[in-house]
Amino acid sequence: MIDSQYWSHVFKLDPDKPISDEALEAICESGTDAVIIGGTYGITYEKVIDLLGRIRRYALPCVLEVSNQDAIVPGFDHYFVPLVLNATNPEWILKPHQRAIKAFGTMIPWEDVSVVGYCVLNPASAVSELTQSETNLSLDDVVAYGRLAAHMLKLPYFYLEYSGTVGEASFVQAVYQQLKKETDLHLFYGGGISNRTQAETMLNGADTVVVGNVIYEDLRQALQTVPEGKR
Ligand code: 1GP
Repeated sequence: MIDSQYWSHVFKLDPDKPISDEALEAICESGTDAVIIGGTYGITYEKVIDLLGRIRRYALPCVLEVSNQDAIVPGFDHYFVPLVLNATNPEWILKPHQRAIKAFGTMIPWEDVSVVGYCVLNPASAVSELTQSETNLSLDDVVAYGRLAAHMLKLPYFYLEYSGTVGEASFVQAVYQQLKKETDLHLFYGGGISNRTQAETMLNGADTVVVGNVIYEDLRQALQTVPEGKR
């Protein structure tokens, strides 16, 4: 089991992007609460198992964000299965999930799997292009997806996914305030965090902030996004 209710900061590593041993050590020993391995394109079994093996030298929890049934590697602490709630391409709503469940049959350790309801909000992101997400959403639209996730689908997690760009802080906070008032959802925010101020701001609108790209662009800045008390 994972103790994600206590996570305020996680790094997301993309198996398709090379990372040196030194950088990986700095990430894993940064004080972050966990590492998620995930990405949209170019994710293979070999790349995932290689990265998992390197992260396993460190004590922190490691979660696989499942994006491709051919790259599901055993041995993670937990598996996050994305459900893109605002996808408009029906192929991406439940079809890949059904195919994977059919392929793996009874071998899936369901106790280690959580479904994460994603609301994709950056139209230029790879995940938005892939799933043809409807991203031009009002506050009421996004809150309604959150309610749908909590009350209809009984999901534990809701993820505001701005991958590659920073969301409007007041919008993210308004979604958070509304959903925390009426649901038990754990809210993730991810997208464009590249310094400490942005991380702190977005923590006002999320239980957990997810930091990805900046790891590969400016490691020093990435490490600064870990909240003060954790370092
Ligand atoms: C991506 O939400 C994460 O899935 C993090 O976004 O890569 O823009 O930091 P960035």
